Amino acid sequence: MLQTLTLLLLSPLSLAILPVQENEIREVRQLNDLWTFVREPSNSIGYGLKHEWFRQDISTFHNATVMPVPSAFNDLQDSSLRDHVGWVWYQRSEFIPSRMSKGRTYIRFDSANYYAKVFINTIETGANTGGHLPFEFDITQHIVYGQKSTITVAINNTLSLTTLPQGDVKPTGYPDHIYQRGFMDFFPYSGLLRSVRLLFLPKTHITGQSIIADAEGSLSFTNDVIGTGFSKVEVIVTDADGEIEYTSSALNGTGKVAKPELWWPRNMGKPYLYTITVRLLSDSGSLIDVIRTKFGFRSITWTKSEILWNGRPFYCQGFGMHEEYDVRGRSFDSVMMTRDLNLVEWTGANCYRTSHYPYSEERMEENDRRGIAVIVETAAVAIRHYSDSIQNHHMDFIRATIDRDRNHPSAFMWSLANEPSSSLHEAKPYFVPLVKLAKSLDTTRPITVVLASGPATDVVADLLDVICFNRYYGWYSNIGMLFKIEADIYNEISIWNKKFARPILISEYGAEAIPGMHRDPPFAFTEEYQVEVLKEHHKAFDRLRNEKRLAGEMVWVFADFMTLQDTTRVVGNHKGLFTRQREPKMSAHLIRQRYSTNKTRHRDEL
Ligand SMILES: *[C@@H]1O[C@H](CO)[C@@H](O)[C@H](O)[C@H]1NC(C)=O
Ligand SMILES: *[C@@H]1O[C@H](CO)[C@@H](O)[C@H](O)[C@H]1NC(C)=O
Ligand SMILES: *[C@@H]1O[C@H](CO)[C@@H](O)[C@H](O)[C@H]1NC(C)=O
Ligand SMILES: *[C@H]1O[C@H](CO)[C@@H](O)[C@H](O)[C@H]1NC(C)=O
Repeated sequence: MLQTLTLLLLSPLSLAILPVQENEIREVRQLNDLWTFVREPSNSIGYGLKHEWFRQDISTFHNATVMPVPSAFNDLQDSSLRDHVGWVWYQRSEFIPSRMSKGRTYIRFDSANYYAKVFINTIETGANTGGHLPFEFDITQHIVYGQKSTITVAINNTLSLTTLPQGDVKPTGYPDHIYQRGFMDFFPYSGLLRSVRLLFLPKTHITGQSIIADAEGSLSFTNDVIGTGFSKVEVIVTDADGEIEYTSSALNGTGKVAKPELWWPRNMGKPYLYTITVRLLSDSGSLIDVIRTKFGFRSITWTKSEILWNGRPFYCQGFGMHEEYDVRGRSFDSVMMTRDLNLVEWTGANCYRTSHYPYSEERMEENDRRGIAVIVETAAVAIRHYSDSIQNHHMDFIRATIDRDRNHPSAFMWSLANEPSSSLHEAKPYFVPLVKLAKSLDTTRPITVVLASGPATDVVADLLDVICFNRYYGWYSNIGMLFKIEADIYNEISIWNKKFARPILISEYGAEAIPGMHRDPPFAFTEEYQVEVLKEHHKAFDRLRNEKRLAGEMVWVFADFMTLQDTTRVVGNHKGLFTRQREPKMSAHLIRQRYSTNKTRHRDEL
């Protein structure tokens, strides 16, 4: 009983996590496949847990089916699955070879939305709250090597006032049917959304790593190790040609690389990557563990009006996005990721924000390789009920986000939240410790919160290094009045800049366009209207940029995406420059022309 209680109470986001790597020591087994899947009735208050489904072969249930992993479960069957709120069960079994018993075995989930309990052979090995971030459990004690083990995952996707995103559920008026209301404008896709893998690691191994490398060539690194059986450490930094630039025999060390090739975002230079290799060796010199991490030398600083990348003004031109698609929902898909990032390059953009949750680890690696700068955002979207419990969870989420993404040179700013109710006076005491925490975990990047309130009433802006705000002139305010947009946005940005004297980035602006809907003169919801709204904003942005009062512009949104059913949404949100299938609307061509032309200016500045 005591054991069960502890497990129920302790379900933090897992900390100190390394990217998955397979090498001469580390083995990985993909569990991406069809899993057995059973849905509980909506809001069944844990019926499966009470009846210990983790002790049963759930494929024998009359309603058992299969579910691909990774995928959201919502869009694959019927409306009761699409709108399901509560528990679902995933199960599969796997032979674990005897030879693996020499080391430790972990099960790693790249993301499970929103709450997951994991059982190995009927033993609960852990739980995770939050979604969008990886977690892993040491299952060495729970599997029988040389035999088949059963993996059962129970997932609950209920949003509440203490989850991120916040939300609540309400009865629909029909027996046993409830409706999920997330306080956000996107569909709460759920399930095992990213890869699930078994990691076979040596008994003594590296569990976490932090690398700081700046534009002067200074380097400092730490490595966390579990286990003791090693006596030597070998650290080597190599450049892209494999030339050794630095060596050390310390687990945690500092040093300097003379005249490093710097990591630049697209349009400013090359995104040059180095590799740090850390080896743990035994007395006799045999290799115990090894990891290799790509990183870049670069510095992010800021003035009263500009963000500087390696000391040069960095003007961010990009978008907010969603990592979601037809059918598969918010799940990782390498095809769609590649299409998205190729399109980002096609537009000439140099940055985006991981609105409104951390994106896949694969995408972060691609950002590093392609030179796409990113603002990494937590899943704290639209917080409107402040409490200690949501604050604690939010702090865990910040820790886990920074821990996962801190070594990526492309990640240049942490967004702690999107559109909180930041005119409420409770917002300030809520955010003070959050900003302090983020600053204590990472001194090398600016902190922001993406705001929706105005400069007169906002109580959070003053805590931030960079102010990002979302504004919809010509859409949510004064729809149809194109002639007012330029003056409205110009004036507002001027006020923010004057009042707070720090870089201002417009993180969302835009309008809906139903693909293929045209009208002249422009009319709300047509492609023409969307183009005109963007153009009017650009007139103001160009003036502000020349006056050094704007640090960047991000259109909302890269592509159309799914939302809950609502009177203001026509099968999802259509503010995309691209359709949900990633075909360009008129606005995509406009943005391409704008971002590609301004590319030249960045090069000239160098
Ligand atoms: C699926 O079957 C299980 C076992 O019979 C049952 O408890 C559960 O309620 C069923 N799910 C639904 C959605 O009816
Ligand atoms: C899981 O779902 C139930 C019912 O849908 C809800 O009442 C409960 O609070 C959730 N539990 C957790 C730990 O998320
Ligand atoms: C190295 O740094 C990590 C992380 O800060 C710390 O946990 C560990 O104790 C340090 N190890 C040594 C040998 O100093
Ligand atoms: C690019 O930026 C400059 C400087 O702000 C501006 O004057 C110019 O009009 C922009 N070009 C395009 C195509 O938007």
